[in-house]
Amino acid sequence: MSITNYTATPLLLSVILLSAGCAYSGSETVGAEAEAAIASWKTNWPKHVIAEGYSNQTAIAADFTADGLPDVIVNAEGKTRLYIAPDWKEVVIGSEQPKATAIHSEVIDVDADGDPDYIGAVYSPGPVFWLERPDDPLQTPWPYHLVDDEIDGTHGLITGDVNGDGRPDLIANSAQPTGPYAESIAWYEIPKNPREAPHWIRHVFAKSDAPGLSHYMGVGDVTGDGRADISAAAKIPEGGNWFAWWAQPSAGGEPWKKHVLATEQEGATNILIAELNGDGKADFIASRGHGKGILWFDAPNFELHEINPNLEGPHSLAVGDIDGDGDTDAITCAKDSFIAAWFENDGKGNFTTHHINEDQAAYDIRLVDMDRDSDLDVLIAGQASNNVVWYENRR
Ligand SMILES: [Ca+2]
Ligand SMILES: [Ca+2]
Ligand SMILES: [Ca+2]
Ligand SMILES: [Ca+2]
Repeated sequence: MSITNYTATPLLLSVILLSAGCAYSGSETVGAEAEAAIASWKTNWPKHVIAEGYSNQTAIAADFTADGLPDVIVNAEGKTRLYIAPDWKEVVIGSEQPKATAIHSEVIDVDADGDPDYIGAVYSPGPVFWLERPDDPLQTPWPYHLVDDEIDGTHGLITGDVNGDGRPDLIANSAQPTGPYAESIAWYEIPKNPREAPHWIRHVFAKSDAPGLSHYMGVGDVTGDGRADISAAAKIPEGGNWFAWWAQPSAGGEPWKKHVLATEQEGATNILIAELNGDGKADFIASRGHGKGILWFDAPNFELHEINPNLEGPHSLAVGDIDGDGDTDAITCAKDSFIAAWFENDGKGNFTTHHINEDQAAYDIRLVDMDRDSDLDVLIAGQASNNVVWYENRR
């Protein structure tokens, strides 16, 4: 497919008008509808505080204690804290680690011993590291291991099976404009003996062609050839303000091909790969987290459609079937609007905004079934709110 330099199409007013018809839709509502919106977010998504009193940029959930409930790990202020579900008792884990705050995190069973391990990224000068979940995770310090300390400016991490070997790989960016991997993005294979290996196996697929302080990545099969492709967004006017993706080549050694989806996207930060309108072709959903708005790109021509152009600082984005009706919805927490909101898909790529909370900041969010009742709840790392919270889905 030839997909280069698509620019923004005008805002689709029809989408917004459809949105406003919902009893508790988002920021376009006025009068009685706005009151209904407030009433609904106060009752529909109960808030659960995991931690408060310190700023943090990333939180991740997995069942680190092997009791069936997802626990939460937050790395901030040079410490990694494990919060144990359901009471959120705090245990500081890890002995040796960077005395900085992680900007993003992921979970992989790195050593393939059946339990989830923690991966953290410190922004600049790094490193990306992992903490090995020991057999007794509450008593034994979690051993520290390096993923990579030569990239610089890792703002986002994401996992996916890039090389198709059935094992998860890690994708990380090197967004800073200096250093050996300036303005690049890499994917990493886990080495054979990860506990002993000095670092992971780096594959730079976007070599110096991701300028403008890239932020977060997405992974998925855009071309339909069974291989994972990777998307990214970059936030500053100097070289950035774009959404793009890189197609994985069919043969090893060939370069990945960059496709620009849109330019002049002020403050572009997030872009994920997901099928949004039921035609079987993978689309993109994106946000301008240092600007305004949530949008999507419709395959195969990737026309840009605004979903909600008003949310300020939607510096987080996750996708999943939030209402359980079989199609993929999306969620953000806008760090400058202080609004957590989800976007209900009608299955055809028309989205209705629903507010979850109107007094919550974020930096990073995840959709996780926190209470194991089979719906997706949202975990929020509340940077400017100085909290870590989850909001309970009561669909
Ligand atoms: Ca493990
Ligand atoms: Ca599609
Ligand atoms: Ca849905
Ligand atoms: Ca749930």
